[in-house]
Amino acid sequence: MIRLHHCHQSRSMRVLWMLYELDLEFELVLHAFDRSLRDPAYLALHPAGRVPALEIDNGVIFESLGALAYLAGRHPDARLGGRGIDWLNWLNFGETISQHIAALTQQHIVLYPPEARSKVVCGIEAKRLEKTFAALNGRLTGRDYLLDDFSAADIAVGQALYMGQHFVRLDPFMRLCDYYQRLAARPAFRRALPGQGDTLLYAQDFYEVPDG
Ligand SMILES: N[C@@H](CCC(=O)N[C@@H](CS)C(=O)NCC(=O)O)C(=O)O
Repeated sequence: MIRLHHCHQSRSMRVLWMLYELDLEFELVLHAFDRSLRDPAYLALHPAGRVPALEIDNGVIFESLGALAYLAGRHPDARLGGRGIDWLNWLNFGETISQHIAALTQQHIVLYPPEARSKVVCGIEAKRLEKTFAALNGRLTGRDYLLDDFSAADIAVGQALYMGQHFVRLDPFMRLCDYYQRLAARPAFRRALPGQGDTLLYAQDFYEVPDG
């Protein structure tokens, strides 16, 4: 039995996308993005009360990139894993991007009242997020994917791009735009998106750095 604990528009989308790529049977447990993640029953699965938590093979994986690496190794025939330095670097680069998205999400969406939001933090984090986009754009010179072919590293990074576009636009980075379109056209990516009527984390398509 495989069971994924998921919140829409969060890092658990990586694992959901991967499960769909692998065409595995699983149960999806949808959580609200709120204090209920700190309920004792859920804390028994994830010690910090976050998503994802993937119940699999009599264990629980509670790091999204760990889950991608585990699933890739569990299903070698799908060839979504890799070996060596490039694989490890680009898989984990997903979190280099996501750390800035998490900070921006805290500032723009989670912090109340709005006066508590910091223009300085939002500005710095958006700039640093933009630098990660530039690094990816460079990596994509002469290649369609981060490794030689589509892999879980693209899932790690592609999900971060899906989220990151709420704060930094992709348009200045031509290769990155093409790459994102390529990933977003995948049926498994589309299946991992929130459905009509689902509660979203982001109420706006784009969040500008606040004034003041
Ligand atoms: N490094 C972890 C980060 C997990 C994480 O922070 N998830 C966020 C959603 S993207 C979360 O659950 N936040 C809820 C909270 O902080 O209360 C991973 O990649 O799985």
